[in-house]
Amino acid sequence: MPEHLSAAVTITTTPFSDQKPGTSGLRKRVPVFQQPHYLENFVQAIFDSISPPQGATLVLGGDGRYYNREAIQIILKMAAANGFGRVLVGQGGILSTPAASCVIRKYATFGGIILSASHNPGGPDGDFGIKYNTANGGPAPEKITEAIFSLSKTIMQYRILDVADVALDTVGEYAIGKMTVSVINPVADYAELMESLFDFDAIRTLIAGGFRIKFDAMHAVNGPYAREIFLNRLGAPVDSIMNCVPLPDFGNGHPDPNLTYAHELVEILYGENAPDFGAASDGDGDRNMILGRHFFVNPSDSLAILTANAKLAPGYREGLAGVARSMPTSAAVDRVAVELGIPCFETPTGWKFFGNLMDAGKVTLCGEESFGTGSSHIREKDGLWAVLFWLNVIAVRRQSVEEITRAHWAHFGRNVYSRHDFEAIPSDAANGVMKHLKDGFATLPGQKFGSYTVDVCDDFSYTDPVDGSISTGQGLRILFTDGSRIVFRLSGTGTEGATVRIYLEAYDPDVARHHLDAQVALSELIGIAGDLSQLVARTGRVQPTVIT
Ligand code: VG1
Ligand code: CO
Repeated sequence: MPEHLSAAVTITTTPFSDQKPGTSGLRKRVPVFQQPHYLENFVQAIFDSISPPQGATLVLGGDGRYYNREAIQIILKMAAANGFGRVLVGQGGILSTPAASCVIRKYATFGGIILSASHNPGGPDGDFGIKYNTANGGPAPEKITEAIFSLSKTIMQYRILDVADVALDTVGEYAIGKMTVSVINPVADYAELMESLFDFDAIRTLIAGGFRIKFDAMHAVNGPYAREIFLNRLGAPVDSIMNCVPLPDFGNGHPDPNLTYAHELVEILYGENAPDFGAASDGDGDRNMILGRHFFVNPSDSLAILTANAKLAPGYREGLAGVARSMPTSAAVDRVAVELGIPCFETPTGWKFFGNLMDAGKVTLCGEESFGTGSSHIREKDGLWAVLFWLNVIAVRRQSVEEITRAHWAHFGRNVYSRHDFEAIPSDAANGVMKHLKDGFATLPGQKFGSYTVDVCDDFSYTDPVDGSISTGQGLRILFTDGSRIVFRLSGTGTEGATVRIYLEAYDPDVARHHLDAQVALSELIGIAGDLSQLVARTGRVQPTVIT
């Protein structure tokens, strides 16, 4: 029998107990994924839970991190053995998360598998991750991820084809068993979608007129996308992009576009002769950080500003159906929604909660405080989309990033905002902090702390307005009578110990105070958060690992 027609073999396996997807898929250290059968079990659990019809098409790609190529080969052989008719895979195994979502939707597929641990570091001792996206292009909802987890706990066997590896580096069609593998250009469909949404002519004119941009791909997946869009399609000079060669270990960096980990870009934008505009994206290309010259745009403000200016971009000229933000994201966008007369939804953390709202046509733009912004053009957050949106707004308004942001605050008031992350805390200590807080909730309302009085405390829960599904335990909220708030949450994407996130927000309508640094403006709330949580005593941590 010719090798490419080899029969599927059924391999006997035993379950792993720890394959529970978190905020965004299953993330573990690379050596965990390299254990025999570990990846295979999870992939079979995905296939068993979605039971694809014979001949269905799957999309497959990842952010190029260490183990990406090996995992792609395994999944291709398993897809063939599980009856898929075709797999669309990005050349070299590459697809950014937003590009994967775009391709899933464009070619009417049965969904896709995305290999990424997003902003987590990569390399042999770094992290790897895998998630399933449904036919709408969005992350599988909790109902599906729970089904996958429960199958993973009882799995006894998986199916795989015993064939040679597929040539991933050349665009073309290959047969494995009865299945076709289409190796596609990972950038083309996505770049075309971006051109349909934004005024590329206006942005090209802006750049040709001397407006200087700097985009940092952080040696992650967006490098080739940035090269095609900024250099080839928008005519930006070569030095407009940096770190645009994807590396399996992200150049030993932490591909998280924030003020701490994207410091190379931050130093350029805060240095002498700084460019007019700076931006970065994360490991899998779905996050964005926006900088002006000597200026940082808080992601919650970015969502509000894009919402207020949406009609300046051709793709949103008709207006927005509504907006949505995750619960810890600041309420800046809520104020814009009121003025626009459109609904605003508050969901739990994680992009999967926006999918139903977008599918039902209830919202157009969505965002999270964690550098995630996007719209219903796909079903994932989208880093380069946010960058292009900002450039489109600037090209029309002819104002700097700082001027646009300050004008926004002057009009709507400023939701002063910060997030403090305490990473790699022993799980027991982190759980102790959360329990201590929750235990205090019964007696907190009405109590006064400095200039703040507690109004309500709760553990956020969400009822999906489309399918009625309920998600509980989504973050501890302390809401004060003046609308300020402190939120405590444990991360669902970390792989080492626990990460405690503290989200702080206060509203300030007074322009005279809008120049204040957020840490200064929020200093009293930061102190209250420390007192109420006993974080220092319980974890020994005095300073956050990351401040945004
Ligand atoms: C974090 C962010 C969340 C985001 C998630 C996935 O989750 O807070 O807003 O949706 O990462 O982003 P957590 O549970 O660690 O707080 V990505 O770009 O890592 O896929
Ligand atoms: Co990401």
